[in-house]
Amino acid sequence: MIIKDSHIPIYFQLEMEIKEIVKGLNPGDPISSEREFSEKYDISRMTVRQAINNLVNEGILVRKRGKGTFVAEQKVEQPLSGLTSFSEDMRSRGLKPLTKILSFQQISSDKNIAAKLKIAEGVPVYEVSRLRLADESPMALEISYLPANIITDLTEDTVYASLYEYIENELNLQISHATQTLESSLAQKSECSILQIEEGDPVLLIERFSYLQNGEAFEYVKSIYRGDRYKFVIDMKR
Ligand code: 16G
Repeated sequence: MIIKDSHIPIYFQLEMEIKEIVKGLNPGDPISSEREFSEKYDISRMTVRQAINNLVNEGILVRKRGKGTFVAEQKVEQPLSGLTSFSEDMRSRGLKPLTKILSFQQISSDKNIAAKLKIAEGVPVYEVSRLRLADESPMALEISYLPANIITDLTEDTVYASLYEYIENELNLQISHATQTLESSLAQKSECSILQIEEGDPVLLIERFSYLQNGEAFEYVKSIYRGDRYKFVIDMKR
């Protein structure tokens, strides 16, 4: 119910109203159009738009161009305290990790990759590009570079499953620590169809350098995470 002479702004009352409606719906379900809300509550479309914009910004609703407004998928909350793999992260949330291999090849490291992995230029590395999915929904695009003399005998089957499991259980190497950076960005055209998002949608660019117990870098990964599906959680102590 919307009370027009209340001191609570109408757009805010409508936000509360829509939040209640969303509770009874599932992710991906459509909600009424701006026109329908404006007629139902007898309020201006501008006010409806403001409420919907706020809920889109809060990650509760999602707009799909030319299709309407829908209930958003819940974001995956990822703690940044431990060094975990994608497969572990998804399983710990009750989601099924899936991988689509976009490319897999051994290349000679160029100047840039050699510098990142602190190896000599020309040293062979595996370049693996993978789409990572959770319960069949695209989450992230990862391009990994792994020195072939450390991560030996890598195959498509291995990276289709879990890379970290292969390193620890098959190669018996000890993964020790990683340095990671996160920055916000906008989706490029080339990534959109793979991640099933629109050009310009928010994404997170993540770079990870991972090391073995002996201090050797065993991977350099560039990832693009869907901004609407991820929320990173950092615990801080004072
Ligand atoms: C995560 C890591 C990635 C690692 C992968 C291994 C980030 C940003 N990236 O996706 O560096 O290669 O896990 O996952 O967290 P896997 O063992 O399931 O292949």
